[in-house]
Amino acid sequence: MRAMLVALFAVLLQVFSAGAFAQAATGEVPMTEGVVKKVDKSAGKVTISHEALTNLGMPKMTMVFRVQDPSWCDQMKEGDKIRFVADKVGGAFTVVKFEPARNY
Ligand SMILES: [Cu+2]
Repeated sequence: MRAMLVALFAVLLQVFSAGAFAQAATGEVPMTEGVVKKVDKSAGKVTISHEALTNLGMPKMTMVFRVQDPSWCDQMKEGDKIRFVADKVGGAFTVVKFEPARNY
């Protein structure tokens, strides 16, 4: 009986961790707040003073990002507050999603 309970517990644990993994894999990466410091459209790069990027294990700092779509450079200007998601794409830190943050 005890062995059965242990086995049942092990199965439950497995179901639990599989569920957590599925959630992490499909879950949205939270948006991070940042302030645009510089836009370099010809290079497709923006300098952002950003809050901590938990998905990249990065603390708050100011740094240069590539933008996934160079046309986004037209939608950002120095001093803009944005909310964005960054990821490492082809070895370069890249803004893969962003939106203006107007309601502070
Ligand atoms: Cu950074």
